[in-house]
Amino acid sequence: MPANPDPDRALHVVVTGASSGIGAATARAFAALGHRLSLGARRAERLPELDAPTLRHPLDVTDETSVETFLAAARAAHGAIDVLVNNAGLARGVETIADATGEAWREMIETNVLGVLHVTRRVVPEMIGCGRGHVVMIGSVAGHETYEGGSVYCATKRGLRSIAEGLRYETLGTGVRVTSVDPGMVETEFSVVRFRGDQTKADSVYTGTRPLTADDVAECIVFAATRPAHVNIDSMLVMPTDQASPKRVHRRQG
Ligand code: NDP
Ligand code: 8X3
Repeated sequence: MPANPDPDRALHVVVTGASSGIGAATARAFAALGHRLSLGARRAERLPELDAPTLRHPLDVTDETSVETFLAAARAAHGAIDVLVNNAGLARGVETIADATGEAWREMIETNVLGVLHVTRRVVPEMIGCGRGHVVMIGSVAGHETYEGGSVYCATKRGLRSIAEGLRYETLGTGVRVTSVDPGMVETEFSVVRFRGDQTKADSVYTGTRPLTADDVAECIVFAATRPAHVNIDSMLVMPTDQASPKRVHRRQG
C-alpha cells in the first residue's frame, strides 16, 4: 500500500458503520498506516480496538442528534475531519414491491440515503473551509444494475451515485474530493442482516463462488484516499472475478 502523500500529517478518518465488515476493515487499514480514526456504529461495543489513536463512539446515522454527538466527539478527539467514509448501510429482504412492507423500505432509505446526507452535510462545510477533505461513498454494483427483489436497495445505491456526482459539482474548486467505491459481492454480515439472521440463506449467497473480502474493499478505499491532493478517483466498481453483474455469478460444483 502506498504511503500517505503528506507523511508528516496523520489524517483524521471518520468511518461510519465500523462495527463490522467493510467499515471495520477500512478502520484497520487506515490504522495500519498510522492515521487517526473516529469510528461509529450502533453496536459501539463491537467497534475495533486499534493500534492507532481511535475514538470509538455510538452512532446511528438515521438519528440527527446521534450524528451531531458523534461528530462533536470526533472533532474533540482528533480535530478537523480529513476523510469521511460513508459506509454504514444495509439491505433488508428480497421481497418484490408487491410483497414487501414499507418498514424495510424505510429502513434502507433512512440508512443508505438520508443517513449519508445527515453525516455529509455536517462535515463538508468544514472541509470547504479547510480547502481540503475527502468524502468516500460506499455504493454498490447494485447502484449500476437493478435486480428483482432488490429494487429499493438498488435505488438507494443508485441515489448515492447521484449524491456523489452532485457533491463533486458543488465542491469543484474547493479542494474537496469525492469518491464512490462500488463493490460487488463481499462476504460480510451484509447477507445475515438482509435475511434477518437466517445464516443458511446468507451462506447460500456465497456457495461455490469466491466473493471479495472486506479487506479487498478497504484497500481500494485507502488507495483512493492516499492519492496526491490533485488526484481524485471519481469511482471504482470493484467486482469479484467470479461475478459479472449482481445476478451473474460463476459457481463451482461440489
Ligand atoms: P455489514 O453488515 O458487515 O456492516 C454494515 C455496517 O453498517 C455495520 O457496522 C453496521 O453497524 C452499520 N450500520 C447499519 N445501520 C447503521 C446505522 N443506522 N447507523 C450506524 N451504522 C449502521 O455489511 P458490509 O460491511 O458489507 O456493508 C458496508 C457497506 O457496504 C454498506 O453500505 C453496504 O450496502 C455496502 N455494500 C456491501 C456489499 C456486500 O456484498 N457485502 C456490496 C456492495 C456494497 P451497527 O449494526 O452496529 O450499527
Ligand atoms: C450488495 C451487493 O448484489 O447483493 O450491495 O446488491 S448486491
